[in-house]
Amino acid sequence: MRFDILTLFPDFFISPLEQSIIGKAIAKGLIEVHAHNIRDYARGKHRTTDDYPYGGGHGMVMKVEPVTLALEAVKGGGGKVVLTTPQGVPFNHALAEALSKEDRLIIICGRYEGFDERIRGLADLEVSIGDYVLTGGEIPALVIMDAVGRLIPGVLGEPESAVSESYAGGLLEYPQYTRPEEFRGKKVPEVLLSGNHAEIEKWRRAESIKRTYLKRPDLISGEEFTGNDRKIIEELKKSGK
Ligand code: 6GU
Repeated sequence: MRFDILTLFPDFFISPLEQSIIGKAIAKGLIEVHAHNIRDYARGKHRTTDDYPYGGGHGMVMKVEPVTLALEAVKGGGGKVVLTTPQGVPFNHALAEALSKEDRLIIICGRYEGFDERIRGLADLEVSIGDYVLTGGEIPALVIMDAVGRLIPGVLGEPESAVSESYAGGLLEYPQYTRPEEFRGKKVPEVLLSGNHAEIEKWRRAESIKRTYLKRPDLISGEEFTGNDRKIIEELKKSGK
């Protein structure tokens, strides 16, 4: 999969994309990232990429022309155009999965002070990564690349990793432990040491359901569960939680 990033700060992407799993995926050629400087497409002696807002007001506004020229130069081979903005659709796992099916994503990094409204018309999709305001779309672009990139076949070591994790099944992940068995009086749950795989699976499923119900009730209604899963929810409700 190929990502093209249109940004005023291409250096922003150097270190994060060299690290860890995404860094390895790029080294292996599973993911390709090209960061393009919008300023390279700005005209005039000063190559300005922003200007004063028509109608007055605070701050500067990103100009439509440099972004349009940058996109035209980059888009030759097609690809879905994503604009990062707090006004976009909320980014979530389902959207990451949908985007991971694309061959190529072009991400335009918006800037916080604002951009010419005509820039919106260049995008197929506007995406926000949450209800807070960031100084620019560079961190959202990294978030999108990370969440999408890890879903590309071969990027994660084991294919099951991507499916069994939080959100993929609509539930939060169960608690994990590694050695030592006891640390400062805090013990690993007995069942995990039992070697009884059926019991371990049952415990993990129950913990996932409990955690989701308690921490992120917005993700589940409880109604969708049957059998033992349903019992777990009913017990939580009875206990007044
Ligand atoms: Cl995509 N951009 C900016 N500037 N702020 C945000 C955002 C995007 N998503 C959440 N906050």
